[in-house]
Amino acid sequence: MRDHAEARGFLIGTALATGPLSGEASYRDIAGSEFNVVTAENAMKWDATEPQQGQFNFSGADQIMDFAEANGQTVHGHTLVWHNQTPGWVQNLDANAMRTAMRNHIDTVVGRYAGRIPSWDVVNEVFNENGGMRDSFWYQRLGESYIADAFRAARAADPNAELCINDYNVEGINAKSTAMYNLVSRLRGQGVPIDCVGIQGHLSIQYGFPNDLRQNIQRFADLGVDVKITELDVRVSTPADANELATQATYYRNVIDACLAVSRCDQLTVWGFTDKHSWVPDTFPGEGAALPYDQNYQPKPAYQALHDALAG
Ligand code: 9MR
Repeated sequence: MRDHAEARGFLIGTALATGPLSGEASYRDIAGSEFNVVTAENAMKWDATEPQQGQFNFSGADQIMDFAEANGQTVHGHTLVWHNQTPGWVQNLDANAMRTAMRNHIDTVVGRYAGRIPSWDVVNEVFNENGGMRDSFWYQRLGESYIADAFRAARAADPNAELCINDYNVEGINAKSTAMYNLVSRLRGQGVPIDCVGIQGHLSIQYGFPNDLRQNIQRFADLGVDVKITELDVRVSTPADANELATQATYYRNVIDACLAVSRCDQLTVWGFTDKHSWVPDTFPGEGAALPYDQNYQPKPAYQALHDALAG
């Protein structure tokens, strides 16, 4: 996949977890050879990088960064401001202190990797399904202004990084993706530095394919932002049978085809690559087998689908 992606100037990525990266040669071999961009699945989140106020820990983040650089890969940064995996000390701050802590966190993390991490998920999952703003501790304490502030802080910390807003269930045209569209349009109109939209792509074959994905990508592109598929996986009921894996492969193919059809869609990242290490079974009991490689690191039909689309 990597060679074909590079031939067409496309980024094909995977999320990486630090445990198997240290412990498993098969994991390292595939991660290093099949992808040209990596995302830290957890290691760059706030609870990992600033567990106590002002005390930063970049051991996991550096492990990912070092692996990527050793393999000639780029890194997509994930994520700066989120309601999950953010320590209690942040959540308990008053408004002024929270805003200051957010700016300091962004300044320190983005600043550390300035020039080495060319794109960041600056804010993650800020919407409800109905298109309203998520009632997170960020929103409760700071109102919507935290979003613009986060982007401005990130731009200041690395003026060359591409800055993204990232969310799930925004593949098709729906209330949530339209809220995202409206917010990006409005903030860009105000000069807020948003360069990119991340469409996560946590899909399940039981809900049908979002057939307006390409149209949705296109409308964001028409706003003047890049689009990235940031966290693709396609879960099926487990144990998976051959029919399910074939259907799953069509989903992977449809997603990458939609992205490749829009020139501003420049990256597709899978959320892990092997079913051996996936968040899905823990979160959706009875579902899984969501990734392009099986538990034994063998490529599945979904791998072939991605490969063939990139080669085509
Ligand atoms: O895959 C991640 C998993 O290992 C963590 O336990 C989980 C905790 O919140 O986060 C998972 O990754 C999420 C990502 O950061 C943001 N979008 C949804 C992903 C799946 O939950």
